[in-house]
Amino acid sequence: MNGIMTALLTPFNEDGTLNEKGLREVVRYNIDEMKVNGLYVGGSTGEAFLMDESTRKEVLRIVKSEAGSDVTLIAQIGSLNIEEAVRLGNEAKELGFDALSAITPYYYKFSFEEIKSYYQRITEETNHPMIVYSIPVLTGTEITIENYGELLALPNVIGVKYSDTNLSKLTKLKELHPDKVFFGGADDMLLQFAVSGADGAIGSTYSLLGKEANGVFNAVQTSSLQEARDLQNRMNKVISILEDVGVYQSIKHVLKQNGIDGGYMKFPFREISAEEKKEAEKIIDILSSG
Ligand code: HMN
Repeated sequence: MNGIMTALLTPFNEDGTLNEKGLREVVRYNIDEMKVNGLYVGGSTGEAFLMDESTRKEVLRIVKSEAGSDVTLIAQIGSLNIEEAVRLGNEAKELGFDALSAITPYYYKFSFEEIKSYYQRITEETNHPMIVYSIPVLTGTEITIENYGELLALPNVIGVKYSDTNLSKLTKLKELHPDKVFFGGADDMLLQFAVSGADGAIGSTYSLLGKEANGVFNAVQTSSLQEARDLQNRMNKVISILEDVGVYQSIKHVLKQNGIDGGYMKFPFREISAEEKKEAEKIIDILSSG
């Protein structure tokens, strides 16, 4: 469950019905020519949210019958209608899809508890690996690092399709959840996703750029970027304390603890409190642990 996966297009006929021949050709082309590791079926690229349930199921059946076990298959089964999502999920599971994925429920401003209960219900009623599909630019739903932690702790949730552009958040998520899989989703940022710790990427353009995408991803994996990521993670722990307490004030304070006179702040900057100084001193432990 990693590497480059194509977010599969759905070919339609002029009258809006499914073009089975085209769909089979697109599947084969991605597997045989683009050499992608997997197919993500029924996502945004697949226009799934515009289709009725029976057509979505038909797409899943055709893709599975064409792809067989040649590549990893992920079915995006998310729907605003929970019963439909569960039915699609069970269909994909029975067909032999390797994993399910579900868009965060959209349109209404659902609370995180509501979003969590949506994943809880789908995973309980399908009992199959689940990849959370987060695409804030289209859904307007941002998930915090803490809330991702709660979703990733649900049974069967194995990872996130992270179609977000906040890469420092991705690096932190991967560090916190090394056993979970994270897929990038903005294809023009594949390099940055790979460097930031993504296990792979899912994108529409890999129907054309599969080979290049594999090249980018493999080049990053085989260099010593893991070490760079570990170091950046350590830096980011320090940076987040600095930003919480006050960047200049806390740097000065930590320097003072190291015997270097960082001096005071210039008015109207304020000095930090004793409590904030204690918080800033956590940086000393982080730096000495490295
Ligand atoms: C999907 O669900 O079909 C895709 O995985 C979504 C994917 O992240 C694509 N995003 C959108 O279509 C909004 C990207 O591959 C995108 O098409 C690409 O970065 C070019 O903009």
